[in-house]
Amino acid sequence: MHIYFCGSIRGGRDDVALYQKIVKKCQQYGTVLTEHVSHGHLTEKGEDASLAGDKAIHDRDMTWLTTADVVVAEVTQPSLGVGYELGRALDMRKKIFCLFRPSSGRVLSAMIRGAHDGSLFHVRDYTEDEVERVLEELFSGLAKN
Ligand code: 6K6
Repeated sequence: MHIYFCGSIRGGRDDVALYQKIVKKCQQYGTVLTEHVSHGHLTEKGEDASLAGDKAIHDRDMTWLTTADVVVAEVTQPSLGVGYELGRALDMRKKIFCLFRPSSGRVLSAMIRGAHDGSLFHVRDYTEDEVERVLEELFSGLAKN
């Protein structure tokens, strides 16, 4: 299974440790195409961004998204890039799971929570200590369908 993980980069890297946990768990179920999103050395300033250029990053990520079987997004830290990826993924009819932590004190965008349809697009509230169990549920549900 090809898994496309979305997490904030230029939107802020506060949750990077959690992204690592999510990616590690997802790797039990398939190949995470975007493992780099969880790398601790990738900062929102991103010196490496200038090496490839934004267009190359965008085009490569959209190619990966096209090949993905499922999209997992941590959406607590607001990110324009993640929102864009989710919109594109929905247009591509991908199965999407958004994970949000209400304990952050943030309120999730209505354009993400409101997109929940229980079929292709899922929004799941969770706490950090249950993240692995939530992912187990999610992938075992996928295996049944
Ligand atoms: C590196 C450091 C700072 O900026 C970069 C650029 N590098 C990126 N490399 C790969 N994917 C990226 C990059 N920038 C954004 N993305 C994609 O958008 C990822 O798949 C993330 O899920 C999402 C993050 O968007 P922003 O708006 O928070 O950057």
